[in-house]
Amino acid sequence: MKLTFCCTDTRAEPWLAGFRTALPEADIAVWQAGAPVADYGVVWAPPQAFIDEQAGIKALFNIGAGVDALLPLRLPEGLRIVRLDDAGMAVQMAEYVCHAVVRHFREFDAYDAAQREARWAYRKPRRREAFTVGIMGLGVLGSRVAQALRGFDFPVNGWSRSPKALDGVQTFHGTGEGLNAFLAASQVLVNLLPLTPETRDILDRDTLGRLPAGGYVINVARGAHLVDEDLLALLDSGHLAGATLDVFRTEPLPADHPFWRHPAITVTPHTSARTLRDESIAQIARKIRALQRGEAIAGVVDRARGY
Ligand code: NDP
Ligand code: OXD
Repeated sequence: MKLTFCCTDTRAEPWLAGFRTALPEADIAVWQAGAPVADYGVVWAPPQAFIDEQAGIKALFNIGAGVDALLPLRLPEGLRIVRLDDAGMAVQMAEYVCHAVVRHFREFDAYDAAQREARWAYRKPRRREAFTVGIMGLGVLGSRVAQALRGFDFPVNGWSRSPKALDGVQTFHGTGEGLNAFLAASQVLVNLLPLTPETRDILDRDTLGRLPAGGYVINVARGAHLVDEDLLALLDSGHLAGATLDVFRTEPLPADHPFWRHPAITVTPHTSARTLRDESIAQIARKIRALQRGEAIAGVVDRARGY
């Protein structure tokens, strides 16, 4: 069995070594132009030339959860694309989002500022029951985040494309009334949607303007979900209280971008849920073995839906 590895911005050697251990029967190499067609590909943001040359491949395994860098390429009809599902990312995402929500809810930034002035500045507790967290996207990551936030007794709402039932979570779906009611109740809005033509620019002046006054935004999905100027305008008008942003339209975030220095924005460098090499290799190897046996696998992307 032949595996080809084509992952932009990724050091190949440790991945190749991991696959050689997990799939000793496989012959794995970094893709080079002109290489023969492999059985399976391991990819991240591959060039169009890779797709064109490997058109007969059985499946492409994307070493991330989001396939937005892959789907815009010219892909052969019926090519199977498999994304990572969880592979150690869900717990990281839960940690990151809970940290951001708790930091905002408990006003830890204000305590930091007080400490810098040696001020013993007690703050009145906020009402948890009035602090609803709304999660856009209730998939592998969103549902884990919802469960973790419920562990702190925050009221949690969720919004998805199709109807969903999640223990202890009030769910909404679809555009129109479902989205309206969801936004109006979200004191904190967490974005965990895939980037698709339907969700691009979804966090704009209109949707963010429908959050309650004093709303807070956490974007951990993709930068192109958020219209930067609209967020800045709503922060500066006082309608929104702040934002924690892990993903950006241009990454790395340019040094002169206003997000870096805005007092109400926390920036992190696309690190909320990192691809973990060992877990990812184990998951992909398991799935390759299942495909070899002719079994169905989870995480196959529905190209018409875009995720
Ligand atoms: P899933 O595919 O498991 O879940 C996607 C969720 O979004 C589903 O609930 C789906 O609804 C919902 N959804 C999709 N389109 C729409 C729409 N048009 N309207 C409403 N809901 C919609 O994805 P994951 O949870 O695994 O990952 C989510 C995203 O997180 C990734 O695509 C990636 O962009 C981002 N990510 C970011 C990372 C980071 O470090 N910042 C790391 C990993 C992922 P339904 O349930 O009805 O299908
Ligand atoms: C992913 C990511 O999609 O790392 O997995 O953003």
